[in-house]
Formats: sequence, structure tokens, C-alpha cells
Amino acid sequence: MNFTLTEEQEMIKQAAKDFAHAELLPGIIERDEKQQFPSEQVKKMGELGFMGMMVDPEYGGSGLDTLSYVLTMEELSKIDASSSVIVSVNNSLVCYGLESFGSEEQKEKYLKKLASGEIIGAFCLSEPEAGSDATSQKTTAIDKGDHYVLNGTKNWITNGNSASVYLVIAQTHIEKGYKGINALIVEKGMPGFEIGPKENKLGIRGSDTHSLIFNDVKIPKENRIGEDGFGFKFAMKTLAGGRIGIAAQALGIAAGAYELAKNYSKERRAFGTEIANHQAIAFKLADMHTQIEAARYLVYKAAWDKDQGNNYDISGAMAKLYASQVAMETTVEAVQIFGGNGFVKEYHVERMMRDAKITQIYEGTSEIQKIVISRNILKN
Ligand code: COS
Repeated sequence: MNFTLTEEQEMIKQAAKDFAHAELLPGIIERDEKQQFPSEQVKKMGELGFMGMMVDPEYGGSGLDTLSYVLTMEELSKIDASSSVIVSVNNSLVCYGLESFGSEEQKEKYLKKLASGEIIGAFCLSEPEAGSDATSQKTTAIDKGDHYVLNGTKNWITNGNSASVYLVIAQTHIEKGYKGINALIVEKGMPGFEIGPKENKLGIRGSDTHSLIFNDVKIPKENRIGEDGFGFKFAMKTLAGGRIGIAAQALGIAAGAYELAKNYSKERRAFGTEIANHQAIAFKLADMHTQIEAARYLVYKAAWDKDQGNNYDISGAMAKLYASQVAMETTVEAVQIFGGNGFVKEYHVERMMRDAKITQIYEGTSEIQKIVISRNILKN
């Protein structure tokens, strides 16, 4: 395993960094306060090829490897985790899901537009009573011959209103349990499909999170992804890769807060010297740096596993579990190093601390990652 970046990977990382500083940083405090979706920025990220990074160019993507995607996620997340989650969901859940398991017609019709960033997508698994317990789907997709009739509610959906295409998990054959679940492609505007109110969130406030309500929505049979009953496996396989994206997001939040805290500690003076010269601060920075580096290698290893064609269930889960913990701890310490200024919005670290929390929750809580990890280590 060699993590020396290729010239192309270095260029992609630099492009993401430049974009984040030039386009995501301006207005970030206001977008956070007003819960404003970064529409212009998302459009530009589409033009740069960030919305379908791993998708084959034949379907409008950039044809890059997972490590390039992770590097991009890390750089974007150092500045703006609200924007990076939009990128992550579109890439890892929606585009990956369609490219890997969709039909040729579905790829032509939906993937090309999603991968080029012309439209964005959403992944809809969670329900009021089925977040971690993902097999307990109450949303139903009843088979009516040439179409399904979809009824139910989905919760906490990222890109909830801004998406045009939704991959919705629903129960078709109740008696078969998770083996009777399907994944359906639902378009915004289909009769009976309503978008619920926007959630007022602690963090990643620039991304739009909504509930979705389906009332007798007629979905053509050709919009089912994979064989009848493939929906739960589809969700699990897709989420396994999604977790690498969120792990990279967590890594970026941690690294971004650390860089701000390190720079601040070399400028801010107390007791006659820069605070970095006090061991109380220097040791915090040493811990942060070490933990971030460890998280980075777990994230890169998971991306490498995926690129090698290895199973990445466990490496993705470990990367997300650890990187999200590091994101939380690092951002709390960054606020501490900034002292009173850390509690003030202009210095960014309080937002990063709020943004970090969700990385321990979405695409599988830390407790779910421990289920995945422990089952994997115990089965051998
Ligand atoms: N890839 C392929 N198949 C998978 C899989 C994966 N990563 N993980 C599970 N499966 C399969 C299992 O192999 C099993 O199929 P078989 O019976 O054919 O072997 C099936 O899915 C059910 O798995 P399991 O019995 O392990 O289901 P559980 O109810 O115990 O749930 C967890 C397993 C907890 C891991 C799963 O429900 C989960 O990941 N939950 C969290 C979901 C989540 O991330 N929610 C956040 C919402 S998205 S923001």
C-alpha cells in the first residue's frame, strides 16, 4: 500500500482546496445562520466534476478513484461541511448506487444528469421509526402489475428539497421482511409526492434536510433498482461506500479546525508569549495532529480497499467511527484554544464543532458502526 499521491491526485486536492477557499468560504457564516442552500456553489462544483467523481465519463462523471474523491471531500470539508455533505450524498449514495446497480435505461435517464451536476439526488432510507433499525421499513411500495404505489414518510433526508431524483427504500412484500424491500427511483413532482418542512438543525445548516411524504405515488416498474427484493442489500451496499465519504468529511472538519487553532495559537499572546509556547496548548495540538493523522490513514485505507475491489464494510465503518470521534474531539478542543473568540461566529470553529456532531450520527451512528465492525471481526 502506497499513499504517495499521484500527480493527478495532488492536482485534484489542490483544485478542491482552491475552490473551497475561493467559493465556499465567502458567505459561509451567513449561509449557516440563514440555513441557506449553496445553490451557486453546487452548480460550480458540478462544472468542476465534483458531483460525479467516480462515475465513468460515459455517464457524465469524472472517472476518478475513491482516493481522489476522499481528498476532495477532505478539502471541501475543511471549509464547509454543509456543501461537502451535498457532494457526498450525490457521489457515494446516489451516483454510486445507480452506476453499480441501475439498468442501462436508468443510467441514461438519471445518472448522466446527476454525475454532471445538472441535477442532484437524495437517498431515502430513514423513517420516523426506522433509522438505525433499517429493516423495519414502514413505507410501502405495493405491486400493481406495471407500477408500484408508494405510501409513507421518510425523515431527515439530505438534499430533501433541492434534489430532483430520490432513491427511495420501501417494503413491497411485508411477509418476506427485509427480503421484500425494494429501491425505487422517484422524481420530484410525481403526483402525491410532497416535501415536508425544512428541519432547523444544530449543524450543516446550509444543506437542506426535509421529511418526504408519499401519498399513493405511482412509480413505473422500470424505476425499480435491481431485482424484486434487492432494496435492502442495495441500501447496505451503497451505505458502505457512503460511510467512506462521511469519514472523509469528518476528517476534513477535524483538519480544518486544527489548522485554524494552530495558526491562532501562534498569534494570540497570553502571559507574555504566544499561547502555542504554553505546553497546555502545545500538547492539545500534538494530540489533535496525531489523531487526525491516524484518522486520515483509516480513511485512505478504506478508499484504497474500495479501489482494490476488496470488501470495505469494515474499513469504511472503522474510518467513519474513528474520524467522526476525532472530528468531535478536535473541534471541541479548537474552540477551547480560541477561548472567548472560539464562542464567536467570526472565528469559524464553533460552526465546525456543531457540524462535527452529525458525522457521528448520519449514514449509520457510531453505535451502528460498532455493530458492523464487531460482526465482521467475530465471523472469522
Ligand atoms: N452489503 C451487503 N449486504 C449486507 C450488508 C452489506 N454491507 N450489510 C448487511 N447486508 C445483508 C446481510 O447479509 C443480510 O442478508 P442475508 O440474510 O441474505 O445474508 C441482510 O442484509 C440483513 O442483514 P442483517 O441481518 O445484518 O440485518 P440487521 O437488521 O441486523 O441490520 C445493520 C444490520 C444494523 C448493520 C443495518 O440495519 C444498518 O446498517 N443499519 C443502519 C442503517 C443506517 O446507516 N441508517 C442511517 C440512515 S441513512 S442516512
